[in-house]
Amino acid sequence: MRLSVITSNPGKVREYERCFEELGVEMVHVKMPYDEVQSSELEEVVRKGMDELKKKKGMSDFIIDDSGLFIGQLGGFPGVWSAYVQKTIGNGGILKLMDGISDRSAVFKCCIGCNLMGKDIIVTGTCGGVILEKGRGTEGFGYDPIFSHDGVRSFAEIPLDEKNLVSHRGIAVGLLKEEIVKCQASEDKP
Ligand code: ITT
Repeated sequence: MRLSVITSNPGKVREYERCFEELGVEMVHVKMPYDEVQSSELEEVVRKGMDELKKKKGMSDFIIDDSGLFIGQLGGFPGVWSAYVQKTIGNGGILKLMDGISDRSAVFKCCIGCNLMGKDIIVTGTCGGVILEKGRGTEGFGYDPIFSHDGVRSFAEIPLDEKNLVSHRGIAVGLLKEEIVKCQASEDKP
């Protein structure tokens, strides 16, 4: 089985490749821009993105992923604006906004839209943690240096396999795999 991973972010592709290795699914990185509508819900962004890719671009058998970091004391910011915030003020800007704030809890969310064998599957995974006082580590991408799921090590300080076990994307992929297995089973029925 082959799935196109439609994203501009090679970090996501690395994570999907590792997650799907055991199912023998081949992941093909496709850089195809699509409209990410302004919405307060990751799921809505994904649903509309999938519609555009299927109807206007003729795509099938693909994955898209909309993720965000939601910081409690910042009213959920950067949330659905995470990509723009990462490109503009970056991790340093987030740390400045968090200066003097003691409750540093945050949630990473990942919504995956998968079109497979003519069916659409949408799943969401979350991972709670904290924003660290300083960025640490060199693994991963994006907000990984400033986010810690265990309050000790940042996502950029743990190996990819460990991140995939606990992360928002890893959890979402687990749910997706369950749906894919169901899909395969119904296709196999005589
Ligand atoms: P595509 O939309 O092209 O897939 P993107 O990087 O713009 O790529 P998102 O909008 O989903 O992806 O991501 C929002 C931001 O959150 C972006 O800056 C990502 O780098 C960051 N991000 C997403 N998942 C992350 C993760 O697992 N660890 C750290 N940062 C992450």
